[in-house]
Amino acid sequence: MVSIQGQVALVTGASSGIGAACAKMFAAAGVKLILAARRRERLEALATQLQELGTEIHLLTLDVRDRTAVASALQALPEPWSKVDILINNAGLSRGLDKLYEGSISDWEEMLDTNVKGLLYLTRFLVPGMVQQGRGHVVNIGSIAGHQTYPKGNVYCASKAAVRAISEGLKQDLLGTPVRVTVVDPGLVETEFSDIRFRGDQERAKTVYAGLAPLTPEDVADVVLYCVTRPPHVNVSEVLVLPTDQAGATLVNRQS
Ligand code: NDP
Ligand code: 8X3
Repeated sequence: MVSIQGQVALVTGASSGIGAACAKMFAAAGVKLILAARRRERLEALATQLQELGTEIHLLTLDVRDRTAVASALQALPEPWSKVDILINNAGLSRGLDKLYEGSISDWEEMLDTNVKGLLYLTRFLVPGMVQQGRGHVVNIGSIAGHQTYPKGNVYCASKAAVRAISEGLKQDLLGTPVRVTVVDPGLVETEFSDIRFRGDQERAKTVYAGLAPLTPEDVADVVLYCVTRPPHVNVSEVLVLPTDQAGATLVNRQS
């Protein structure tokens, strides 16, 4: 394991789930953290917790869909934070589970604007600095949904297939530089993901994970940490990480 102590990592979607777990695990590894999300109060609560352990934190209240806001937030990063070593493009969501021909166009736009365009904006604004400083690692959080489309998953699955394609393209375009690109593709992880998908219908959200042992956000953060702590000549290009109770996008083992 190579130390990442003292490096600067920017985590999008740090207010919940996988992003918050990455923040905690990176903090324990001695990383300086830029935490980004829309819900400021959540970020502040996490920051307070991590600062008590000695972690240096900078908060960005940011909607990744807002290209102008992303550009100005990143350009305005004060000196100690402006050289980002690790970018975790994690912010993302699903909305609804509908047949494509019956789906909500605004839901599609929200997913594509967040999962694809938001990830692109962060990448476009931060990777040039990584190339310039001769050091950097981009970790994109994709999904098994980017490998296998499931019924009614259509646009969410497309957004995650795009994350895989973008990760592959970025890796190709960075060939010849030391900057690494990893895509981590989890299966079912119990977070607020399904609450958001079903717009606060917690009973329905719970059924997604009922009777099986899903991944925890910490399981995914652990994989992310593994990827960024390999020696500089090793690029873990793609990781598909599933619960033992899951063998495909729709193939799960439920006890009840
Ligand atoms: P959560 O809902 O718990 O977290 C999602 C995070 O994304 C929140 O911090 C949220 O912050 C942030 N976010 C959403 N929209 C925006 C936006 N427009 N601008 C900035 N931040 C935003 O879900 P997960 O932790 O599960 O999801 C994290 C990633 O993991 C997503 O990309 C998801 O697609 C992916 N994933 C999840 C799986 C799962 O089963 N849970 C499996 C595979 C992949 P805020 O609302 O405060 O802005
Ligand atoms: C989230 C996993 O299967 O709920 O990307 O779409 S799934």
